[in-house]
Amino acid sequence: MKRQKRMAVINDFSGFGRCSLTVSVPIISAMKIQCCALPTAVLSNHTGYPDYFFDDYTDKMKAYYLKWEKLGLSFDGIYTGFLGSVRQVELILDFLRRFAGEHTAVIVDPVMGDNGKPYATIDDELCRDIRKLLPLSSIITPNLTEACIISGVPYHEGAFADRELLEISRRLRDCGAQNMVITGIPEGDNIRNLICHADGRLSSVTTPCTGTPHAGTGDVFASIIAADRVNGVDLQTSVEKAAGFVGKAIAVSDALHVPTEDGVCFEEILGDLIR
Ligand code: PXL
Repeated sequence: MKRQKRMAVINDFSGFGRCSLTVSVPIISAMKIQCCALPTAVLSNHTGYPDYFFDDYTDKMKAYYLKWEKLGLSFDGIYTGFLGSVRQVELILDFLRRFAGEHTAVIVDPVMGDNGKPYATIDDELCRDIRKLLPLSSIITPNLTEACIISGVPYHEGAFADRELLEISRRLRDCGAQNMVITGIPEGDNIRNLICHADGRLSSVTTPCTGTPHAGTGDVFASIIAADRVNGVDLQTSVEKAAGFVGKAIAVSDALHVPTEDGVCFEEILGDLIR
């Protein structure tokens, strides 16, 4: 009998700004997967705005997911994003021990920063400890800044040489990562996404810049990658789909004059993801 797929998404709930759960839930649902949210923090709006309300959910997460365990839930996918504190790394490891079976896809988006800088609430300890999640992942989706932070390769403006990208991927592999998609690598007027496949192959998906960078595009991208993985789509096809969707969402957002911090108005094109 055909059974609907189910994914747990461990991420923050930011009420305004189109990122994290408010992006993942509609996108993963559009891709026909039941999406179960475990919040890491509740925010009025994301930390890219000058001011925000931030309620760290660390102390509540275990009681919350133990009720899921009591319900006997199991997941085809587990996707982790923004963490509210360094202690949440251990909670996620515990969550994975309880809920990740042999066939569960684990997508780790190490949400920590952009444009060479960590986000306001991300500290050095979290940047170090996030590495513990890599050996348990099926796919990681760091942007270039996050890949630099985790690997310890210095971030700089402008183009990255292939030699530097290889060094980053080698170090992430040494930390235990299998499949990796390093997103948002600038290449002239294009954006490159480098895929380091678990078997050591490398490939790229390069798309033209379609407009101004917006907040939350990494969450849109990772949600598509996570849903596709659970749906059995190969990684190359999935990265092409995610990069194309993000590019289109940016173009539509610019056309509608959506402020960059308000994210991308993916709602306008959500139907593209419905098969
Ligand atoms: O989109 C990344 C992200 C997720 N969650 C929170 C953020 C950010 C980026 O600023 O602040 C709370």
